[in-house]
Amino acid sequence: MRTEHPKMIKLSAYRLPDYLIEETHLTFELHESYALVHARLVMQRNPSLDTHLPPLVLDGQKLELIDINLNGERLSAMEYTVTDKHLTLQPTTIEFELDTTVRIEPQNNTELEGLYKSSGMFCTQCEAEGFRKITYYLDRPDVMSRFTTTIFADKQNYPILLSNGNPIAQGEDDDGRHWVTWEDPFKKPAYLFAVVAGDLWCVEDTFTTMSGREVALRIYVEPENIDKCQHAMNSLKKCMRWDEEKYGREYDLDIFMVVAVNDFNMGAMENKGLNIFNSSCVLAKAETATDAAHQRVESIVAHEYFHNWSGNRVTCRDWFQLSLKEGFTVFRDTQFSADMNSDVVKRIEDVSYLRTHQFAEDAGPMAHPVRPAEYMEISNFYTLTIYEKGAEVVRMLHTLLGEAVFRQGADLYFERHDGQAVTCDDFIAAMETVSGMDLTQFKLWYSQAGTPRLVITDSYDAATQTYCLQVKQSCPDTPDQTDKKPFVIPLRMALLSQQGQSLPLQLQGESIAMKGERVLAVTEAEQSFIFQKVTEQPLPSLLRSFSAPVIMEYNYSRDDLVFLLQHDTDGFNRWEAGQQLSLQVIEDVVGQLYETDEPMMDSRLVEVFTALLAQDDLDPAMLAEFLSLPSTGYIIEQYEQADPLAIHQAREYVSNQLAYALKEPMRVRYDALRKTSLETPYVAQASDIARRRLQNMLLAYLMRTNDLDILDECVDQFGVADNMTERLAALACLVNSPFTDEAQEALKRFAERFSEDPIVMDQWFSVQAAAVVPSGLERVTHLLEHPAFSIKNPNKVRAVIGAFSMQNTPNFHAEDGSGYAFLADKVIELDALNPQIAARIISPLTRWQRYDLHHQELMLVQLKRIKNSGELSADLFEVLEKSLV
Ligand code: 0A1
Ligand code: ZN
Repeated sequence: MRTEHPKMIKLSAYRLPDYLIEETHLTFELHESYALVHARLVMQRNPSLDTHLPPLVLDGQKLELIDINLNGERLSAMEYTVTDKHLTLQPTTIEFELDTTVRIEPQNNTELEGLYKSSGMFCTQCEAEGFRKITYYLDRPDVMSRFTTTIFADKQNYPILLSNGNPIAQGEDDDGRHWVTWEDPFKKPAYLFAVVAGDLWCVEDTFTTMSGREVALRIYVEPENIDKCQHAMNSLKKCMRWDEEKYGREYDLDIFMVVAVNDFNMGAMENKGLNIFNSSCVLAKAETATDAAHQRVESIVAHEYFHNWSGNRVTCRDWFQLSLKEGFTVFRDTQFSADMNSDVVKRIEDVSYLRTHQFAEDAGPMAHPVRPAEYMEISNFYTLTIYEKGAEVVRMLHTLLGEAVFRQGADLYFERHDGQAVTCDDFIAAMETVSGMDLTQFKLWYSQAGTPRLVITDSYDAATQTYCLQVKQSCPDTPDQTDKKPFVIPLRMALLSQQGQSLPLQLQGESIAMKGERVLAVTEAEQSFIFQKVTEQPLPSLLRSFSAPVIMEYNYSRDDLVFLLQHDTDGFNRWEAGQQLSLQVIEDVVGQLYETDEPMMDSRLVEVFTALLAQDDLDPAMLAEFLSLPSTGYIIEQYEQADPLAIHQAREYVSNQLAYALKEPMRVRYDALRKTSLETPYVAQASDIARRRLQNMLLAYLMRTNDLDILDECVDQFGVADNMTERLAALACLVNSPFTDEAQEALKRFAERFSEDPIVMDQWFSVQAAAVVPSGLERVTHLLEHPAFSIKNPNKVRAVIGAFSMQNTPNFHAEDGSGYAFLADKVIELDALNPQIAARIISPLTRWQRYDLHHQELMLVQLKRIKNSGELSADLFEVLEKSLV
C-alpha cells in the first residue's frame, strides 16, 4: 500500500498477541481473473493474558471482503471496520470462530508477494508480511497455527495443486475443476504458508532418515526443465544426510517438495515442506549453468532445507529477530558447502563477499545492527548484515566455544524451543548454559552496528625473549549510534619463524606452550598479549581464517606480505597477504595516474605471481584465488572518498601489466588445463571446478594481451565447450575485448542457441550489461528493448540493471552522470510495479558518501529526483529517508 509516511516499528514496542489462532482452514478457489479465499479461523484470547476481550485487529491488504461470520453468524457492516491495512471487530467470547471470504486478483499482482501468477502458474510468497495479502489474519511470526488447505482449480491448466504438509483428500467436480486438501501437522506462523497450482512435472526420489523413515522428495518444474533437476536433487539428499550427521537433525514430514518459479523476488523460500525457489537457484545442468551456479544451487537447496529446524521448528518471535534464523542458517549452509568443497576456498569467497558488500552496508546510511531496533518496512531488512554478518556472529561463537560445545548448545536450543517463536537471547542463553560462559558482552554484536577496527602493533625484546602484541579496537559511529562499547573479538593467530614455521605460543603466566595457532579473546578497547620464550623476531599471522568480521590494520612491509603469501601456514592468510599486496600496488597506481599515463608498478607483484605459477604442487583452486586481484568494489571501500574511474583504470592497468609480464607461463598453464578439460567430461566436483576456474582466469589475463593466437583459443573454447562454465567465461572475455566482430558473432550464436532458456539468457544479458567497454549505457538501453527482457521479472532486472550498476564501474559512474540518471529512471519505473526490487536496485546510489565530491553531487541529484517523483512505496521511502539525511 502506498503511503507518504510509513511509521517506524520498534522492537521496544513488542507486545504478546492479544489473540491466538489454533486452527486455520483455508479454501482457495482459483480462477483466471480472480481468486476467492475462504478462511475459517479457530481463535482464542491469548491465555497468557487476562480474560478481558480487546478488539481483534487482523492484518489485511489489497483484499476485497466478501463475507464475514463470527461463530456462524454473519456480521453486519456496523459490527466491523475495514481500512486499507486492517479488519477490526469485537469478539464476545474467549474462544470463537471467524469465517471470512475475500476476493483477490493474483494475475495482477506484480509485487510478487502474497498469491501471484508466474509463467501461468499460481504461487505464493508470504515472508515476511505477504500472507495478509491473501486473507485477513494475525500476520506475525509468534502466532502459530495448524493449517489445512483446500485448493480448487481447473484440472487441465493446473493439474498439480500443492500446499504444506501431507495431502489428505482430493476430488473432481463436473465442471472440469478438481481439488486437493493438504494438512500440515506442525504449527507454523503464516509466513511459512505456501500454495502452488500449475502444470508441473516432477523429479522424484526418496531419502531414508536416520531413524529409518522414508521421505518422498519431489522437485516440481515446468516440463521443459525436467532435465535440469538432478543436481538439486543430489544436493538435497547430501544436505539431509549432512544435517543428521553434523547437527543430529532429522526431517519430520513424509514429503519434501521444491517448486521452481521464474518470477521471484529473492533466491528461495523455506515454506514448511514446500520450498519455493527462484528457478535460477534450482535448475542446473552442465550445458546451461556455470560451476558457480551449480555451487549456488547446492548451497541454497541446503539453506532452505536447514531452515526446517533453524527457522521453522524453532522460529522468530518477531521480525527484529530475523537473524536468529537467517544468521544461523547461513552459518549452517556455509559449513555444509565447506565440507562439500574446499573449506579455504569457501572462506575466501565468503570473506570477499562480506568485505565488499556487507562492510559497505555497515559503513553507509542503511547500517543497522544484526538485531535492528526499528524498521519501517521489514522487506528492506533482508540484508547482508542480517544474513552474512549474522552468520559471522554465529561463527565467532563457534570459534569461542569450540566445535563440540557449540553442537551441545545447538542441541539444547532446538530441544528447549521446539515449536516455539523465540529471540536471539534464547539462542545465546542455550550457548551460555552449555559453555558456562557469560556472553553478555558478546551480545553487543547483535545490538551495535558498524564494522569494528582492530589496530595491532607489536614489539619484540630479544634479551627477554618476549613478544608483545598490542591490540586496539574501535567502532565508527553509524546512524543513531555513537560511543560504542568494546566487542568480544576472537583473534586467531600464529607467530611465524623466518623459515615460515609456527613458533610455540605461551602467554605470560602460562606454564605450557601451545603449538601451531591459538585464539586470543580481545575484549577491551586496548589490550596487550605478551608471549614468552619467543626465540626469534617473529612475523605474526593475524586474524587467521578471518576469525572476526573486522577491519584489521597491522603494518606489514611489502616484503612481509610477499613472504606470507608464499609461506603462511594458513591458506586464508596467504590469500589475504596477496590481496593486501595487490591493493597497495593498485593504490600506488591510482595516485600516479593523476600525474602520468605510464605509472610505475611495484615489481614484487609480478615476481611473486611468477613464483606461484611455477609452483607445481599448488592447488589450482588456491592458485586461482591468489591470482585474482581485489574487486573494484572492495578497493572503493578502502577510500574515504573514492574516485571510481581512477580506481577502475588503475586496476585495469595492473591487470594488463600482469598479463603481459606473465604471458608465457600463463599460456603454458592455460594450454595444459584446457587440454584436460577437452579430455574430461563435465562434472561439477571440487577438483574439476578448480581446474576450470584457473583455466578461465588465465584466459581472461591472456586475452588482455590482444594476441590473435589467444583470440583463436578463446573463440575455440567458446565454440566447443561442453559446459557453460567454459563457454560463458570465453564469451565474457570476447565481449570485454576490442575484438568486436568476434564478440558480436559469439553473442549471436549464444542467443540463437539458448533463446528459449530464460536463465541462460539472463547470463547473456549480464555479460553485456557488465562489459566495461565504451558506450556501455547505450548497449544497456538497447538490451532493455530485447524481446526476452521484462521489467516485471526480477531476474531480468538484476541481470541488466543490477549488473550494469554493480559491475560496470566506468559506465555506471560516467562523468556526465548518465549512468546514475538511468538507474534512477528504472527505480521510479520499478517502484510502481515491485517496491521490494526498487528498494534493492537503488542501493548503489545510496552509497554516495563513499565517492568524490563530483560523483556525490551527481548521485544526490538522482536520489532527490526519485524522492520527488510522486507517491513512493514504503520500501523506497525508507531507503530514501535514510540515504538523504
Ligand atoms: N527466508 C528466505 C528468504 C526470503 C525472504 C523474503 C522473501 O520475500 C520477501 C523471500 C525469501 C531465505 O532466507 O531463504
Ligand atoms: Zn534463509
